[in-house]
Amino acid sequence: MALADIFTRNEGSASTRATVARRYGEVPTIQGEGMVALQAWVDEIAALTQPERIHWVDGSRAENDALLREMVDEGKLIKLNPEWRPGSYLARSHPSDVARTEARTFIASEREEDAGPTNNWIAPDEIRATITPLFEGSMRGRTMYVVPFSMGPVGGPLSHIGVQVTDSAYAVTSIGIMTRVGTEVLREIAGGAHWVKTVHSVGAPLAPGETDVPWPCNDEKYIVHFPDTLEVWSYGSGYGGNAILAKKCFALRIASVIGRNEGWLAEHMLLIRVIDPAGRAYHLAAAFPSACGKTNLAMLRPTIPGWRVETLGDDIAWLRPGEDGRLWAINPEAGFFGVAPGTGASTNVTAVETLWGNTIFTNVALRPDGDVWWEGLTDEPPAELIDWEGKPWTPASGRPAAHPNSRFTVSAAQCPQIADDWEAPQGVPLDAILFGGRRATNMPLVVEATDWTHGVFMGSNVSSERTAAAEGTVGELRRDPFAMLPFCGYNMADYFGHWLKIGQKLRFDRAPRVFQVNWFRKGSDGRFLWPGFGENSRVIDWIIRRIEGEVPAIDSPIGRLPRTEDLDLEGIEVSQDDLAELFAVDREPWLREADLTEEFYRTFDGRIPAPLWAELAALRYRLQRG
Ligand code: GTP
Ligand code: SPV
Ligand code: MN
Repeated sequence: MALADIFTRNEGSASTRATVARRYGEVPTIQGEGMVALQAWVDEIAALTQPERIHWVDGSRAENDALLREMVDEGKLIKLNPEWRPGSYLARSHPSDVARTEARTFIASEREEDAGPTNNWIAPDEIRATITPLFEGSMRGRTMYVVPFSMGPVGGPLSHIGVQVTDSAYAVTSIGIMTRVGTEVLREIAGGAHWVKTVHSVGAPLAPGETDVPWPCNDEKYIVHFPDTLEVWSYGSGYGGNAILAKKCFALRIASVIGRNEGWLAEHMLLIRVIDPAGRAYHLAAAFPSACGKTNLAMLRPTIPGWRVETLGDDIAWLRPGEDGRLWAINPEAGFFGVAPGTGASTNVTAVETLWGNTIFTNVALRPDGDVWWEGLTDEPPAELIDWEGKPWTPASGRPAAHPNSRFTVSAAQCPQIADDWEAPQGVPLDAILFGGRRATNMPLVVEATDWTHGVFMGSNVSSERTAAAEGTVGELRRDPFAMLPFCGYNMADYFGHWLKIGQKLRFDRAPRVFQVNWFRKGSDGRFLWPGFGENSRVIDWIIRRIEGEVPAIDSPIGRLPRTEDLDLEGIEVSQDDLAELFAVDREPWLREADLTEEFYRTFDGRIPAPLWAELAALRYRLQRG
């Protein structure tokens, strides 16, 4: 449908709407009960934020091209050399706006105990009183975009709809890559589909005649979730999860609440199909904290002969028990917002190939020939670059050329190993769930849970060294249960309980098996003990042979470990000492881990489900028994 057919002046409707329509122009003609509520809400937000104009996003190619051109003209994007990187752009953020700001992220549930000790709780009335004045006139001089989006294929049985209003064209083009946007979503809304309200402003109104800066944002930031009314309000940041509200804010924090209410799970997980040499297909989901290897595993190229991996998703999975007693999963996203540094031909060649064009890069370095570069893309850095802040850079500069949290935004369809059926609305049935983190010590390369409850216990105890994906001290060890610490929209003790309940809905012989993996264990000399990346297929191979009951395992106090002879290590150099260290389970440090678990569980004031306390007691018993 052409733009002109969708949009028309709408002057004859109810009074506020007519005023808004006169002041701001086009509103869609799509008819239906649901449109009335949407238009009323858009009018309300416009009345508050006072944009110069409103643009209903239709998701067309022409619209996207026009937005990109406009941003180039305004100095907000640099068009890359089409010879190397067709249809691609570089954005440089403000140096103060480079990652998710967890300290400024709030869960505003009516009751504090519904947010729990791991979230920043704030009373809804209080935060509304704080942020409403900030949003007052916050879009002055700017365009307010109305972006209807679907998480999951439009109309799919596991899909959910949202609308983001935003004053950032960069956010609009990013949402266009990361989700399904446009008119067909509006039709769903018109037809009565439920949708989640998300409001985003960079908090940088323009005075008449004032020229814009390349990356407008505000020093004051608020990313606020209202789980009781299913709303998100984000103010002050233009970056990643702070601004693409469909992603972490909706598809994890709000969706986790919807999932709790409806009996499913919204998880920070990649999703893959693994095909073994016999042609048998298995589906795996894996939860690793931010910047701990999800995109890499999602695009795995197995180094062992005969194995293949197809990508289904790299960051978020929605899991739902099916009538067949299996756990079904979809990737609700449509693109990848991936970490650039460390992505190269030797680590993740699939990602490198995915990024051939039509990509928005943020905070990477610019080459003199108009292409991009980041640490790890090639072994040797180019002789000269413009760094992510726009300053000249040479290898002697002594600082990274790309920001450690620099990212690429690219459509999943461009991934050369994307599964043909990656958009199947019903998803895929899971055979295994992996938990992992970045652990220099203690955590073995792989360990299998004895059953679902033990798996939930493992998930609740994931800890990981901090990365640059969020503000904070990089390297510091922190607990990150289920890799969901920053993303669970409700009390995590209840969330653990919800995981246990989901297990009860699965047929015991069809529930996915649970494993914990750690690619990041280090030797006393500080070097990674395991080569990682494509070699992780060797661990997947063991996992699948366990699922098939083809190999026995060794019982240890923390779970089931591989016999080293069952690991396919042909063609790699891992010394016997390193192998022993990769699987060492030392009693003393593990007893200390158990103490930390107790300390953590106690912060929930008696809300931790009893089966998890029982798991902790059993772990201690096994450790002490030796
Ligand atoms: P988010 O998008 O923040 O959720 O991150 P992610 O979990 O998708 O992490 P990603 O795959 O982008 O990896 C982050 C960093 O970890 C990159 O620098 C990778 O090169 C590195 N990495 C990934 N897999 C491995 C591995 O097996 N071994 C080692 N040593 N590093 C890895
Ligand atoms: C993460 O931090 O886990 C990300 C990047 O995937 S962001 O979308 O900014 O949250
Ligand atoms: Mn992530």
